[in-house]
Amino acid sequence: MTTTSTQVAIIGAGPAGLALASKLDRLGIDNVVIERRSQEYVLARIRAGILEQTTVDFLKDIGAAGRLEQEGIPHHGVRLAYNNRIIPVGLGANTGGKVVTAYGQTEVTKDLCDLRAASPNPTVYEAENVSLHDFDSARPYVLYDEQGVTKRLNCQLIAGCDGYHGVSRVSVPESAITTYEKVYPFGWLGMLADVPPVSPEVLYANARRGFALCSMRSWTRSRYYIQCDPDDKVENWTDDMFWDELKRRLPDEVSDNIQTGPSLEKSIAPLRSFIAEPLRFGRLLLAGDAAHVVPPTGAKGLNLAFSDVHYMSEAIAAFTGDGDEDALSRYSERALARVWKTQRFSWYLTNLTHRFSDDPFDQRVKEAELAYVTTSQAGLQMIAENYVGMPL
Ligand code: FAS
Ligand code: PHB
Repeated sequence: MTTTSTQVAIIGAGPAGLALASKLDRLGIDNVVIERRSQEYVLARIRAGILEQTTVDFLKDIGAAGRLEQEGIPHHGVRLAYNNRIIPVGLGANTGGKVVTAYGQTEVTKDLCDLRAASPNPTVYEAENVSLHDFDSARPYVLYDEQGVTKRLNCQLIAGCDGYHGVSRVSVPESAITTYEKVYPFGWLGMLADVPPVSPEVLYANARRGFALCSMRSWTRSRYYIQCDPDDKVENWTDDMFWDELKRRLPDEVSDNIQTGPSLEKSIAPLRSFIAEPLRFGRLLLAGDAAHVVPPTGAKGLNLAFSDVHYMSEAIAAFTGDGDEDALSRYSERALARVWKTQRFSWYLTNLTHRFSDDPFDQRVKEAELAYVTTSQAGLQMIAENYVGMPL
């Protein structure tokens, strides 16, 4: 076994892990990223597509926003559709000018990988058998196998950025952690295609046949989703079946203008709300999907990962710089306050736009809620200020 040491061991090279690594690089705090998969595998993931301004600002701050500033597409509003009607919700108009930016998570991860490549700190890909040890002491360490050789990484802190299925959260004794979970009775079937987007802004449709979403990655690449059974299989859906069902869930003025084409990617994602509390266990801190999962309806999962990293990097700087151990607990309190507000909005918008049951009363109440929030200044402001992201 070979032993090395660093200040912060970061588990996971997704958006949270790479964003934290680059932020610590800029703060002069040594760190090592340990990732289970290959870099190619991580970069092939198709996930989120909408960035809050706080996420854009974070990427600018660490020097990873060059392409984003060239290729990102600002959205000044979102659209809600039901009963063959489209209701625009102004974002800037209701938040004093704030917008969101369409720019795929895949591109964000590529930009973070490119930035990390210039770092003197290592990123270990294809690490196997990663395990966390003694994080309830002042001398935590991580074990992992790299090309068949077992390595020990001594550190001051471990940042668990390894997603919902990672090893970090499950390394915490059950008695020390509380989890909250809601599993929704449906999934999202998503499609990526090189066709011009039908809507210049994200459009959420609550149709009697089920939810549909129209988004984009650029002016020539579109991202669409339809609500499906949670145990549906992507093999059950040909491209033509997807396009036909999508059109049937959209208002006529949209479905009449959709350009269809062959899928580049099709996948089904389950929907759940999940939060673990607290986010600090001695010298282990959790961030991103390792700590919480939101239904993608509010376009928040990726943005919450950056929100956690913003707070975590401040706590790590206070701990490593001034020995401020309380900063680690303050991280958990500050991050969770924003996580719960975001979880609430994602749950609210999921309930508002999806068909949960065949009960006609439920559908009519949702339509009444849609009619209310989209004709009330207070309702429009509530949706807009949550969609652009709560202040950090
Ligand atoms: P990630 O899961 O992205 O990254 C965790 C990393 O840790 C991965 O690279 C993984 O390989 C690695 N890892 C796991 N176990 C490990 C171990 N034992 N050792 C070392 N490394 C390990 N959010 C939105 O806002 N909008 C969307 O439309 C949207 N769609 C999604 C679709 C899918 C199918 C999924 C799964 C998520 C989606 N999300 C969406 C949420 C998603 O974007 C996450 O919020 C975001 O990836 C969170 O980033 P991380 O916390 O870095 O976790
Ligand atoms: C996306 O572009 O993938 C997207 C947009 C908005 C959402 C979820 C996903 O709420």
